[in-house]
Amino acid sequence: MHRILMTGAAGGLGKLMRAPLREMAPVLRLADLADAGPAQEGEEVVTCDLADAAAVDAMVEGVDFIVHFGGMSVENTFEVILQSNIRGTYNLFEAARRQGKPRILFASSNHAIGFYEREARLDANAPLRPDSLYGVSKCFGEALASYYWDKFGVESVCVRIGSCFPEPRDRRMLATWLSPADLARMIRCIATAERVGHTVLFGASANREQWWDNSHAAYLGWTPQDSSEPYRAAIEAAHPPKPCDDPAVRYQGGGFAAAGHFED
Ligand code: NAI
Ligand code: 15L
Repeated sequence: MHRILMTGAAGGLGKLMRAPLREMAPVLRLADLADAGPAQEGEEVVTCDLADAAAVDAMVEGVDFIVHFGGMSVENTFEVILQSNIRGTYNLFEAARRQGKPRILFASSNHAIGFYEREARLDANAPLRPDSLYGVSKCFGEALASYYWDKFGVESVCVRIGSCFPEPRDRRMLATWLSPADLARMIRCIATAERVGHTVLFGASANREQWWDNSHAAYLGWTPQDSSEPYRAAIEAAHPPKPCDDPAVRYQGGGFAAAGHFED
């Protein structure tokens, strides 16, 4: 693997994964609409709007593996979601199909299944239950990934990331937290696996409360090593419990499931 492309390089996960990805290949191409900062040794920085098909084609040229973080990462207007996440993800897969079919890690989200209750235990066969238009856009990305594998042989892993931040931020994240180090190890497993076909993977660390079962993807060799447990006492002290029937507690998607329609 010579060149890795990471979209969304100026965002939260882009910043966290920049150093680990630099160690995985000689060249790391960093792309975003926003400023990703100056290129370091072994890096290429590209400004690209994912909604611009020609720009996405140029961005994908010559890459061997893609980590697709770019896009609107929370709920927004349909127009914003449409351009960044729906058109943008289509442009990315289409560019990959026409240019050597690099393997793609698609950053999906727990919000693709956010309307399951917290007591549910899901595997990748559970029907989708998005909790927002943002979640719907991730369902679109997952369907696109399935289609591009079945019809064109473009390999992908759709990672339904829980909550990936340096530390868990609230009670819900004690269950959904994915440590940046576990994410970096996961990316390495996905990049180096002999074959991934089209796989859906849940992204959470080895937290005490587990909602998601990844046993179908054991072949990847990814075993989370971190846990939210060391943060529990501080989080529970800082965030008083809410009633269990509060939609933000009841559903896996938390506040995304509880919120009204963004444009109302
Ligand atoms: P972020 O919002 O910090 O970063 C997203 C980046 O995408 C931004 O730098 C933004 O400028 C860029 N972007 C947005 N629209 C674009 C466009 N049209 N063209 C080019 N670039 C565009 O989000 P974060 O937290 O880094 O998440 C990265 C990815 O992972 C997102 O796709 C998000 O949906 C997904 N994800 C993240 C989770 C988390 O816990 N951080 C959880 C679940 C999914
Ligand atoms: C996501 O999909 C978002 O991108 C991230 O900002 C968090 O809100 C995360 O889900 C979460 O559910 O905690």
